Amino acid sequence: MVGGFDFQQYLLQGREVVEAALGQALGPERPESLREAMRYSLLAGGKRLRPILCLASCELAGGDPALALPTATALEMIHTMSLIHDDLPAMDNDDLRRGRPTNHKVYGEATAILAGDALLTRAFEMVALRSPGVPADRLLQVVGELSLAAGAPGLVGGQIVDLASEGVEVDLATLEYIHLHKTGALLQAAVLSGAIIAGAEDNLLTALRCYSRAIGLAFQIIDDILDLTASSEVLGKTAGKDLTADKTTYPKLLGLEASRNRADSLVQEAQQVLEPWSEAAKPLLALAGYITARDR
Ligand code: GRG
Repeated sequence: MVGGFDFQQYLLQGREVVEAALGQALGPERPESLREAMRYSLLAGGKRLRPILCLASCELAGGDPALALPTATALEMIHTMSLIHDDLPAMDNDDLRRGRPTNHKVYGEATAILAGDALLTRAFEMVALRSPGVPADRLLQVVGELSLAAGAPGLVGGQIVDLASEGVEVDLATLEYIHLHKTGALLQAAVLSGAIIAGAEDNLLTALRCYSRAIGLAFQIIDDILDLTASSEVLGKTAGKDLTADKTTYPKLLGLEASRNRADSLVQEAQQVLEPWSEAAKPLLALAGYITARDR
């Protein structure tokens, strides 16, 4: 409980709303094997941070979070696609995700690739065709933000530099580039899209850009730390992968303590930016704190 705001309850309720929406978000995809592979990864749990950020920023901007729910599910679909593709043998080659065997281990590589593709395209369908009540110009802006976040200016760009950096000495600027693109871009799109749906003013959008850049970087620094310090059981994915793949990480470049300090100061930076919105910003302030406090 922080200043009368029960964050645990907020998170729990947010997850419930998101889980229910995700459960209904897939259409009659055929064949059944494709639908099953999509559902397997989409409904496998996870923190649901991106949809919750989207709903929280919609509310901060004075909007009705119910209107942002299709976009919130779209964000989780893009995120889930990126996890399925990231786990493929040609990428990180992992066999554990969200506490279960990875998608390709269960359905085979071809189906896993196509399930990811179908989730990615379904995400855009959710925004463009399944977001009743949101003005078309706002949906167009959301489509723009999601395209930037998923494509070469975001996830794809970050991933390719990340893959090229395995076994290579990488400086802090390159590492930050990887983090901001591979992880930060989608978190930023989550925060911005909720506010766009609510019709946020430019000053709030500018503040949310700073907020989300800072939490995006902090999120990945903590991810690097957890990869070193937490168990596979708690993480639900293979721990220690960064060392095995000889990846440059924040702890490798700065050490554990300095990395944690950097993540903490980024979260403070994010929280300061939203101070003028005080009460209304409580969920986003608490979500920033959760990023460094989380254990998985
Ligand atoms: C095909 C358009 C297209 C893009 C794919 C594969 C890829 C490009 C990018 C990989 C991006 C990636 C996997 C980044 C890691 C981000 C990250 C820290 C994931 C973990 O997120 P959490 O902790 O996971 O929120 P949960 O399971 O809780 O949702």
